[in-house]
Amino acid sequence: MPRGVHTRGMTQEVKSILNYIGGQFVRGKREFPDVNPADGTVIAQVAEADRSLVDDAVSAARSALRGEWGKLGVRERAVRLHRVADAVESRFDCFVASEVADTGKPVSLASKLDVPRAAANFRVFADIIKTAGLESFQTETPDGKAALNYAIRKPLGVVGIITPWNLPLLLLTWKDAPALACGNTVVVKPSEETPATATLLAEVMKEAGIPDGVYNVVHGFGPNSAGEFLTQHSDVNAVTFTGESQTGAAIMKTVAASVKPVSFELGGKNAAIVFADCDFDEAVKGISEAVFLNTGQVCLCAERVYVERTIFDRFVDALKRSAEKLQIGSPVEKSTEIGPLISAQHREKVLSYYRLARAEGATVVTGGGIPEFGSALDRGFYVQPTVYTGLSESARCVKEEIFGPVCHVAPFDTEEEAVDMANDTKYGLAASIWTSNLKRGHRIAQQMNVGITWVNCWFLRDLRTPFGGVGLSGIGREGGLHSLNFYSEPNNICIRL
Ligand code: NAD
Ligand code: 6OD
Repeated sequence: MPRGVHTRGMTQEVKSILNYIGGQFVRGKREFPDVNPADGTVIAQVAEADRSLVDDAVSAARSALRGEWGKLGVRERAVRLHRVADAVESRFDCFVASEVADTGKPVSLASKLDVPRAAANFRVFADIIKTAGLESFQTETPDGKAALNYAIRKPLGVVGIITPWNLPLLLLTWKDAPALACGNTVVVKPSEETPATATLLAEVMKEAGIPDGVYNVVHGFGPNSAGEFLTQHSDVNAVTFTGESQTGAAIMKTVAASVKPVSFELGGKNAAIVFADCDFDEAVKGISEAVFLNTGQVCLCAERVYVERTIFDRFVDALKRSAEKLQIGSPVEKSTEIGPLISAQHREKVLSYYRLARAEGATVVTGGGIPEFGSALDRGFYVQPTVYTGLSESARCVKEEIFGPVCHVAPFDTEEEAVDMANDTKYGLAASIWTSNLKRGHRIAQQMNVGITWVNCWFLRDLRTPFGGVGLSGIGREGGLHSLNFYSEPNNICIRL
């Protein structure tokens, strides 16, 4: 049987990455290159799905609903999803190597975050679906008798899943696992920048006994390519998307014609608020992680840091030292903490904000340029971890999502001022608050216009909790029962007794 991704261990000689349709690995009429961001080398050719391959994938997904998968009970679906998790874990090194080569993220991060979370996503939703109940009501009828109302969960049908490049496997499985747990079939369109792990997951699905057609992968781009063909498709019942807010808006227009339900996890311009009474060292460590993790390419990253004036200078100095200590280098080195950005194009975007910050009058506390290695890494898409101060709250660098290893730090004098500045954004994904006064932590958390607020921590996840944003940061919530509620239709049954 042809394998979808041809790899040779950790050295990553990936040759070709194929679509996966109806249980078959399929080439396309065209290919595009998959580039390693650490040195700019082409590591694979990716088979692009044209409209007819997307049609094939959707019809394979539709047929699979009528086959074995559609007849499986919840318990057996859960068993298979646990097998998928087992298979991800048994190919742990292969997933890590593929994710590292595609994204340039440090091997330490992929091993600690991305791949374990992929397995956890399958396990958590396999378990939740087994115990998730729905309402029932005993109803009094006008003639003094009774009726029983109860709701059951039905799959939506074929779900289109479109994902970005920053946490490719984590975010794909975050949607794929609950969609399958609810009994749907899926067609996944991973980012063109990071196609490998979606196809590797196809191999795992086969090994784990997920029937052909239940999980399909189409590779390609957005507009006028696989992404748009999938969202336009009249036989796709729902679209779940993670990516930029502007892309969400484009997808919303496309799906409007067929009134498909959507779940959108979009961009952010997240604030962190640091009070003078915080545990100083913990706050510096936490903010450093919130700004620089994954080279700042996490939608939850803090790009705006507000610090109480009495500790402002000391905090900025400590954050500068923390940024300068970060180990920038080859993603495959175990000690590396900062890898490259995803692409030359994205680096140009981040550097354009570095230039803009200066033009807008920022003080460069640290960074603001490109590191030099004197090796092949100079062909990679690296930028320096960067901290600015001195910008006005209306500066574009304070308002627009940059999605790189960069933050602006500003002082505040009162709680009200901090809350107002943090909330003064069109986005509303996440916030973090750093204080040892828990009453204040609660009080401020409740005033944040976001979907997720962390107090004295950041990106600490419990997969049962609601996840999503307000404003430009998204529509809907996923996580725990919220995911099940999106990926299934309740069907109410009323029985006259
Ligand atoms: P992107 O929007 O450019 O691309 C995401 C996906 O959408 C890709 O697969 C792309 O091919 C596809 N796409 C693009 N245009 C499309 C179209 N018209 N129709 C259908 N599909 C289309 O995002 P990105 O650059 O890959 O990711 C970075 C962005 O994602 C950042 O803004 C970040 O904040 C956001 N993000 C948000 C979350 C969250 O949970 N809120 C998580 C991760 C990333
Ligand atoms: O942890 C998650 O479930 C999640 N959706 C994280 C998103 C991170 C954004 O880059």
